Amino acid sequence: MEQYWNKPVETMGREELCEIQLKKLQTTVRNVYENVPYYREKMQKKGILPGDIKTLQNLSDLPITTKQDLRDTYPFGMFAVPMEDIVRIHASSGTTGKQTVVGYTRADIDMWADCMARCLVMEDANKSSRVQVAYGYGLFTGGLGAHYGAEKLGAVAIPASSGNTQRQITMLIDFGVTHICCTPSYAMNIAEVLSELGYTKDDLKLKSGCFGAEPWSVGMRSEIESRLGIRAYDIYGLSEIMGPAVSHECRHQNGLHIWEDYFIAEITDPDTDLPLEDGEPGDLVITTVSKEGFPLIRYKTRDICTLNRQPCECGRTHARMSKPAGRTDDMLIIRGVNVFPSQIESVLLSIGDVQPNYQIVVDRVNNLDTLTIEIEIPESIFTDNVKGIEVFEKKVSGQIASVLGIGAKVHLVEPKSIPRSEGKAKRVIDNRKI
Ligand code: DLL
Repeated sequence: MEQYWNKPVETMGREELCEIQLKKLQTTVRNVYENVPYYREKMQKKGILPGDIKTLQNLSDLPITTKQDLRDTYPFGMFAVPMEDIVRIHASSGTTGKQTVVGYTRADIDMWADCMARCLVMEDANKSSRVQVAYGYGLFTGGLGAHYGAEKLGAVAIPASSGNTQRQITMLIDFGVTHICCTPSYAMNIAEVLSELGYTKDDLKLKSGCFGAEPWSVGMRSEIESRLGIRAYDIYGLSEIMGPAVSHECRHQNGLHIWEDYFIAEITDPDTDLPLEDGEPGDLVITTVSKEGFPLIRYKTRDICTLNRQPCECGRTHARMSKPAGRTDDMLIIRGVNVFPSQIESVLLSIGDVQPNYQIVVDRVNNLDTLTIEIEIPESIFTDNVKGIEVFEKKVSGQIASVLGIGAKVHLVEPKSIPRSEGKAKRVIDNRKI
């Protein structure tokens, strides 16, 4: 039977959901207008007042918020409450510029834990579950975000943090862990070390895991599921909005349910910011309607996906987003062709024998972009079998060309030569930017 953390909310009819959203949106807009000078100015420039938000359609009249806005107000300029009311700060990694800082009130932390508890229940966790949190703890939101959700659920939270893989495995086995939370690339790393240590999935009591913080393909899901003997669920989130648990898959694994009583999701054209219809791929734009410390209006996530508001077989009514392909910032443009690293992963893993350890190297030679995909030699090919290696490399590059329409050089490298991830995997080395 389907389990819910908060059935009335998770299965509420769309009409009621929209009523709640509108009410909360009006409160949020008034709040930012009164308490965040940056928003007041932006709204004044657009000639819009809080009282103008009369229907949910008015959402698109509000200004878009971008990462640059957060940088311009660094560190605390977007906080909507006095510092006395903030109880926690997290920050984004700042890999693409200055880090952005997010503040949470006690109620925000509670709401976040509520979102995470809903997610864990979607993968059948309950009070008797033991949840190993192998996302990093610290300014990164993964560790503490998952942790508070597990505690709220009443499960045992095991704050393993990331890294020290052998110790992770000892804990998984000795503590009879039933659920693990980490990045998908780290889950693969754990699966690999598990077998190197001579264990099999039968030594584990694991039932499922929630994997996110980076794009991962359906092929990667199958690998993780078969190697660890679990169901692998996708969980999405971002520090600017909250952290993990903005959305998560139910057991039908056909899109990630966004908690719409807390977040209003839109899809917009990445270039014009104009709203798109459900089903059309575009930029995911999120408005937080329950957050106190750091409310965001129409935040442009730069994650490309589609939205589906059709009811789901699980009974939940909250909209589903498709598995995000990646951020527009991470999209590679190779000789004019747009490609996400996760699309390359999908092709690689659709070819039998390819291990999910790969690296994408982009370069520019004589003003021409080059794409090289390094993958570790599959066990079925002997290292000294030059012919076999060539045939395999050609097969993979042929597949990339036919599915993605780009020419790529494929280079088989020694087993274990591609660095293993403990957090977000670094799949792309783009020498053009250096
Ligand atoms: O990665 C929060 C998180 C932690 C999510 C743990 C899920 C699990 P940031 O470091 O701010 O926050 O990075 C957010 O990571 O905009 C996406 O581009 C990407 N991302 C997050 N989850 C997924 C996912 C956390 N499930 C950025 N699939 C987001 C694809 C994801 N990309």
